[in-house]
Amino acid sequence: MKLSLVISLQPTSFEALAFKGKKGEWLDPILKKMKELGFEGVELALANPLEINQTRVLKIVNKYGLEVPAIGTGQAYLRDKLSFLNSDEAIRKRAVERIKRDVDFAKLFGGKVIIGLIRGKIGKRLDKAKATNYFVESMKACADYALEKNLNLVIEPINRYETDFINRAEEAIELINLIGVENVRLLLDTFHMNIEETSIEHTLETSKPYLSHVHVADSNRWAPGCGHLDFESIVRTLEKIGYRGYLSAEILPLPDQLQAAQKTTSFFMGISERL
Ligand SMILES: [Mn+2]
Repeated sequence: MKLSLVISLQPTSFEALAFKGKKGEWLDPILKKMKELGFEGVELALANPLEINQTRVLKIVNKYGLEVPAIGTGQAYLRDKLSFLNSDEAIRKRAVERIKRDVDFAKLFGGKVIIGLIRGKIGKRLDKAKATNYFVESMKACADYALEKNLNLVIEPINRYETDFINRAEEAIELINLIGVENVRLLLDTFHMNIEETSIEHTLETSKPYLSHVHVADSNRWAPGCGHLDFESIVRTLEKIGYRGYLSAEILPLPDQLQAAQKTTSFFMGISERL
């Protein structure tokens, strides 16, 4: 199982990131450390790919021979308030344009583009039917664009405390079928599944035909091994369903950044020795 770590290329209010961007030369030493720890990939989260030096990021990623399995886009919602469910059509269009720029950025690495918090919330202004229409319309536009570039979009169910739209795998799968473009797939995150799903293992099995990316964090969103999820059983289930993608750790930087990253690789190396 290949391991990756989610980091942010820009400063952000989102907490579950081992490392966050800051001014100056910070990316090179972090990727160097990740490579030393045994990560094969780095998942890059950011607010707007047009605000960063993409060539420089590509150069540093290549220098350490890391893959970029996915691009995280939630900061466009948290910072810039863009979403597919905004009742203002102009904002929905800007959200679609932002995802298209994320697709361009992801194309540099061949990674998937994550549809997480950018989907927005139903809230009090919308109902579920209208939200579904808005979401499907925006997703079709983004998926057609990504299909031309041969890239996948992955929808991530997120727990009820962070969003009121798409909390469970079953809901995402229903929408994937409604969107009906072949490059729209599923991302499952063990932290959200622990809150929302009846059984993590059963959900992984029933999601098999759709599953294309996996986020890992323990029950407390610390590094795997620091909470009470049964990762040995989770990894065994992923192997059983033939999942060949990344386990990408989206975790709080606790007890500190370096230890969170270290614990992730040492924990999964221990599991693969035992299985
Ligand atoms: Mn996640």
